Amino acid sequence: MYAQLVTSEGGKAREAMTPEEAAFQDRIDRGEKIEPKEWMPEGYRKTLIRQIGQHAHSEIVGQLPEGNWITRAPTLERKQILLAKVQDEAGHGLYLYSAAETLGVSRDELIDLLHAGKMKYSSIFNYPTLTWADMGAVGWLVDGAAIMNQVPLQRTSYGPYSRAMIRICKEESFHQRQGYDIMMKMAKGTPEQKAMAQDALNRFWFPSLMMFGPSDKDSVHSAQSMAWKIKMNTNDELRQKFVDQTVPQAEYLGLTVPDPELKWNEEKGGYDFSEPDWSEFFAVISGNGPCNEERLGARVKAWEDGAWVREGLMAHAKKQDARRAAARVAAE
Ligand code: FAQ
Repeated sequence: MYAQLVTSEGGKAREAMTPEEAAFQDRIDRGEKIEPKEWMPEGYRKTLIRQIGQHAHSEIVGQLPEGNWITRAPTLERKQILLAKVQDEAGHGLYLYSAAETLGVSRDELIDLLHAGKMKYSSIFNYPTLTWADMGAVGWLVDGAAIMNQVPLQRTSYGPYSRAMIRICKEESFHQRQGYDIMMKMAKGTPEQKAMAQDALNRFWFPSLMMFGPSDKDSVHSAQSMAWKIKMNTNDELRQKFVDQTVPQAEYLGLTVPDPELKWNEEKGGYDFSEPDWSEFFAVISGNGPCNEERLGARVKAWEDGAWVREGLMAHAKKQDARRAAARVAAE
């Protein structure tokens, strides 16, 4: 099952396509949306399951680094806001699992694959959140990078995914603003608070750049995913846009982006910047990041601890079905 879900075909030349595949590609090229019951190439379905599933897992695992700070938020207002944000991420995970289910895979199957370490989630959530300033950096940079990637996905070719993205993007933009608001308070606060904000930026800058995936030359899925409009931009295009948008925001905060190579390039109309450490990225996505074990362990424990709730709900649903069936028989 795992192999079936995670394999995606390479880009296919038109001459190599079957008539069905060519007609499907024409629909994509015309900008039509593909809906669940319609014919689709197996590779398209598997690539979507991989990407949407990974995205759903990221939302769910992504609750952990912030959930860690709910009880320690500095004010009641900040606690309420953070609680609402973390709850939103759970909702995003649910829309995305539902979108994946329209492709013929169940939520339980996807969760089993995650727990077995056979499906990925975003690398960023394998880094620790050490101080309150990290809540600012996560909202500003991590949600900022997530939006940069997800706004174009609102136009993705698969209907349920594109519709889920529209709602998710609206909520993510609030998340980013709340993060930037925390950063503003810290950066304009005492010297100690400003130092915490700078430290959070130092630790989250390169991991945030890694969220966009490997550089284009190492991206195995981009060519086919872009032909199918499952992805709308390459990893490097979005990373560049993110840097160009974020550097002026750091300057406004009076903080320094931790990259000595960062420099405005007039000719290209964007910043030149250092590549992240790709060996670190590949270690993190292979399970060897600073918090991989802790994150997955927390998810597996939550799943096991929640078994009695799922069983109770199923038993209740079965009883209700039986009562409705009995009432129908009595009414006939
Ligand atoms: N982390 O060929 P490509 C969020 C893997 S949502 C882990 O370039 P692709 C909200 C990739 O899967 C964040 N793995 O792959 C939030 C592939 O491995 P595979 C999540 C990564 O799919 C905020 C291999 O590397 N967003 O944060 C990563 O074409 C705050 C080769 O890479 C999405 O998932 C990575 N960063 O492009 C929640 C958006 N990058 O599967 C809480 C949708 C790459 O063959 C708090 N996804 N890999 O074993 C996408 O747009 C794409 O899947 C990319 C990767 C761009 C992530």
